[in-house]
Formats: sequence, structure tokens, C-alpha cells
Amino acid sequence: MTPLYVARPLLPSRADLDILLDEIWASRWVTNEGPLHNRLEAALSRRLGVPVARLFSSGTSALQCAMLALDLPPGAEVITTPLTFPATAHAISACGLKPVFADIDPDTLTLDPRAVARAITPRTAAVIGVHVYGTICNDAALQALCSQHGLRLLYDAAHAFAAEKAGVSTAAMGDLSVFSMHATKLFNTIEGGLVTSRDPALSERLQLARNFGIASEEQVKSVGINGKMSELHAAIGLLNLDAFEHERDLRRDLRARYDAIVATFPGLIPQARQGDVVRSEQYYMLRVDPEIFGASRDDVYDRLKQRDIHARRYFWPICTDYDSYRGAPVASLQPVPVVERVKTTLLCLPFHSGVQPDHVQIIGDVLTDLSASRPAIP
Ligand code: T4K
Repeated sequence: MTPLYVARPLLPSRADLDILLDEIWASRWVTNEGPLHNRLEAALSRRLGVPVARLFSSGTSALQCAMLALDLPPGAEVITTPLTFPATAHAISACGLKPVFADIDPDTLTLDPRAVARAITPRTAAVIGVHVYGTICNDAALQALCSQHGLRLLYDAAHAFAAEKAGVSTAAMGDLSVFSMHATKLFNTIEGGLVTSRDPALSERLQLARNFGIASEEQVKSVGINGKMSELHAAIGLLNLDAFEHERDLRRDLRARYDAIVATFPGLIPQARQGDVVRSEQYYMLRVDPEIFGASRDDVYDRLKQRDIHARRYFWPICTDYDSYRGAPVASLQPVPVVERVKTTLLCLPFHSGVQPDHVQIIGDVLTDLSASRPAIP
């Protein structure tokens, strides 16, 4: 059996790609906001229902440019969750800002607005919520809190492309939403990022931030980086934009199959169900309670690996375990933050259209074997 990974890139056909490559070769315009890039921006703006959709070279450069576009004061504090990919916190640091961590909600595992309230100081300038694993943040409460304190609200929506909560697109939440279009994402441009907003005033600032702040040959207007997407990446995006919904449908079926298996094991806790959410279907995350299940998350991970099934323990270690942020406090309502209690229980199963019925069978068998070692309840 070939190895099965947590993610598998969705790729267009070589024939379709060749047609767009011929266009690029004919124009010799290969980067710096070329025609395919602009076509993809327009298509994303239409698809996600927002006036502002700006492309970037990665989700990380998109996060940095989102903060540059908001012109946050140097050294200001930005509150975020410790349960995320390193990019979220590192982008804050790279912008000369200070990441401050607040605890997560025990059910959704997204930023707990009550913990955020505790972390606010006079130096706080912004909050970044992360729709982790595609579970959508409590937008209403975070927005109310940010409005009350005059803070900017950003979302790291790397896991929530084309998702909706109560009919509202994730692209339209907060001041800005940031998406990753890395190869491992449902909608990918191989490497790429996107920032969306309802506020047309932010469009030019985002454009400047990704292009060194250059406004014209004679004017550099603001601080910026090279965060531009090439025409090759935009070509992949244009083709994948037509294909990702089919991939999402297949993942919905897979989620139902995994859910049915997980439900049969006490001690396996599925990802929060949000009745009013259209999921991105980016990750299938479950939690393993070793006391009840009879084996640990790492036991499941190791046993699957022996069968060449490579689940991932996203996002362990958490940000406050990294050398860069070790010892940073996590504002919490609990004596021991929720994030500390759950971080060793999280496991993401392979979740894409390459997962075959045989794989699902093996995963079920591994779980059955491990749970059989559970001591009988007296
Ligand atoms: N915010 C959040 C919440 C994020 O999750 C991320 C990225 C970002 C921000 C930053 O966005 P980017 O700047 O990356 O656009 C992977 C992805 O590289 C990363 O984009 C993603 N989140 C993260 C959750 O997953 P790793 O370190 O786990 O990647 P890696 O190389 O171990 O790949 C994961 C699996 O995917 C491999 O086991 C096999 C498979 N794979 C990977 C690649 C690169 C393939 O089958 N083909 C491939 O080409 O970070």
C-alpha cells in the first residue's frame, strides 16, 4: 500500500493547465499582478461574495500584509489562540507586534471571547481568531468585544475556505479574513494566500503591502513586502476553483463514514458540530480521551503510522510550547487553560478524496484493537 497522508493536493489536468501556460508564455507576463492573477482575484471576489479579494504568495505573507494594511501601532499587542499553526503567531511577531495568547472554548476549540476579554490591555490593538480545523469562531461575541474596545478583528481562515456560518461567508467576517491556498488546502494554488474584506478602503492598502508599498514609479507609499502571487500559481487557482466543490462533496461523504466509526467508541470525541455552518471540509479532527478510550492519541497515531497511514497531531506543540513563546501566559477562565488539557488529545485523520474504503477499514480496525485494551469499568 502506498503511504496515506493527512492531506493530498488537488491538481488540475495537465491538458487544462497547458492551455493557461500557453497564455502565460505568449504574454511573457509571469508575475506582478498579471492577467491570470487579476482574473483569479475577480473570480474569488464573486465566489466568496466580498468586494475585496487580494491574492498573496502564501497564507503567511497574507497574514503579514493584512496586519500591515491595518497599520497597527509598532509594538502593539495582538491577541490570538495558542492552538494554531506557527504562522499565525509568527506573522504577528514578524510585523513588530506582540502575540498575546488567550484560551480556547472547550467545545469548539476556537478562541474563547471571555478569555480574550481578560487578555485586553491598553496596548491591545487587534484580535486574530482562527477557525481551527474549519470550526467557525464565535464571530458575534468577538466582534462585539472588539467594537466595544476599539480593536481590529482579523480571522485566520486558513481552514475555512468557502465556509459559512448562519449564511455569512467566512470571507465577510471581521475587518479582514486571511486564507491559505497551500497545496494541502481544499482550494489550493500550490503556494498562495488570500485576504478578503467587506471594506473597499482596505483594498489599496493590501495591494501596497504585498508590493513593497510601491504606489507608482515615483512613489513608495507604505511599508510592504514581496507577497505577490505568480501567474503559474494563479493558473492552478483558476482551474482548481472549478474543481474544489467536487472534492468537498467527496470529503463530506468521508466525514460521514469517519463519524459513524468514531461514534462507536467511548472516549473518541468528534469535532464540534455547528448546525448553522457550511463546512469547508478542510480537516477531520477527533479527540482521544485516554482514560475512557483505553489508549492515547499518540498510541493511535503510532499504530496508524505502522500501517503507513500518516495522521497528524495538529496543532501540538501549541504556540506557548515553542522556543519563541515558551512561558508566555495564556489568559484563561480556568486554573489550567483548556488548551493545555486538550493539546495531547488532538488527531487529524487523512481527509481527502484519496482515502479509500480499505483505508477507512484499517483505521476502524486500529481503533478497535486499541480500545480492546481498555480496562473493564468496575
Ligand atoms: N494559519 C493556519 C491556521 C494554517 O494552518 C496555516 C498553514 C497558515 C496560517 C499558513 O499558511 P501558508 O503560509 O502555509 O499558506 C502544512 C502546510 O504546509 C501548511 O500550509 C498548513 N497550514 C499546515 C496545517 O499543514 P506541515 O508542516 O504539516 O506540512 P507537511 O509538509 O508536513 O505536509 C503535510 C502533509 O501533506 C504531508 O504529510 C504529505 C502531504 N503533502 C504535502 C505537500 C507539501 C503532499 O501530499 N504533497 C505536498 O506537496 O504544514
